[in-house]
Amino acid sequence: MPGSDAVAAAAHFAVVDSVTSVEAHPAGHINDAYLVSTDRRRYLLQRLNPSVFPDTDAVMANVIAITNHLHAKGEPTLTLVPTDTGGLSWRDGTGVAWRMYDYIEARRPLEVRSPDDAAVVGRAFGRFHRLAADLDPTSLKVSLPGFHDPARRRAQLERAASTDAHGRLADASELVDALLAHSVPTLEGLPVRVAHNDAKAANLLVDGAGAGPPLVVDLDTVMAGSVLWDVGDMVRSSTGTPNEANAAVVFEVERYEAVVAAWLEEVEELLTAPERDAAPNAGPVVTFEQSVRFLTDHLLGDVYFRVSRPGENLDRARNQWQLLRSMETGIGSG
Ligand code: GN1
Ligand code: MG
Repeated sequence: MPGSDAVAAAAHFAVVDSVTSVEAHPAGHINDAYLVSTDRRRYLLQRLNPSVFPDTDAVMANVIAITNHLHAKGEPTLTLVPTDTGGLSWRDGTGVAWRMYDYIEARRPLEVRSPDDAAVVGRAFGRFHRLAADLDPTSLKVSLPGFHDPARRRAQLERAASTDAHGRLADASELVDALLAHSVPTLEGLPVRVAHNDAKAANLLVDGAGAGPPLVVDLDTVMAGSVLWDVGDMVRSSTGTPNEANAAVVFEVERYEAVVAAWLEEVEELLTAPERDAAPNAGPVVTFEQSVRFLTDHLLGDVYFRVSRPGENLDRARNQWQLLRSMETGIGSG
């Protein structure tokens, strides 16, 4: 049973009919989500995580820009529900922002288990990049400064390890040392475009039969940047285990080839040679960055990525590290 804060927040949005229920809805690692029902339609209410998104106005401005852009092209995307005063988000008494979308019925997050599934990921985000290519990236806000920046993430890990505020370093030190000693290529200096910045498979909603085209969701990180970060997240999330905390993971090279080929097919007209050449680097860079981020959050006491049990972020960091090691030998040898 969700807190009364979600029920109170729901009452501020212009839904079609009286609300009959508000239920917690499982979602990603960051925001809290609630399924709001009326007799006629359902909605997804979200509480934007204030420690992850300090500038929710910038986040909302980017969400509005990308959804308007895609709607204008007739492309299915998320639809924001206005508040009762005509805004698109509502702030509660503590200053936290809430927003509501039409609920996407009969869809589930994609879990990649085959090369065909991986191709779905490449096509969907490639299509997103292609359709967003005529939205001026400089019109978007920098809602999360330095979001994709492995060197900055590495420095944060180093600080968290040297402080060890929660006494968690002993169990994690082997992985901390390995990550701090590891070097990955750079994705700097590439063209700036509209990027999703969280292009993982689970941010695609597919229907049960896999028949309809997937819907690209979780638009909170849409910002200007290189689309190669998205390629990295596509590879990271399509070539390992759908559950990022799985104990064992091996890089699946056929899925890798399928995801990259499908993406290239969608965007080939758009790309420059340096972007095409950087594609094999993207998976390792982003998988490294993600392992560093999970491990840092474990050491900081799980303040960023939601956990369902103690140690989950450490397991996620280990999964991503194993995937990275296996990816580094697998790419190019397939
Ligand atoms: C978070 O919200 P969600 O679960 O889609 C995170 C991403 C990570 C991802 C790892 C704003 O995404 O950057 O890659 O977890 N989002 C933010 O699963 O930090
Ligand atoms: Mg998500």
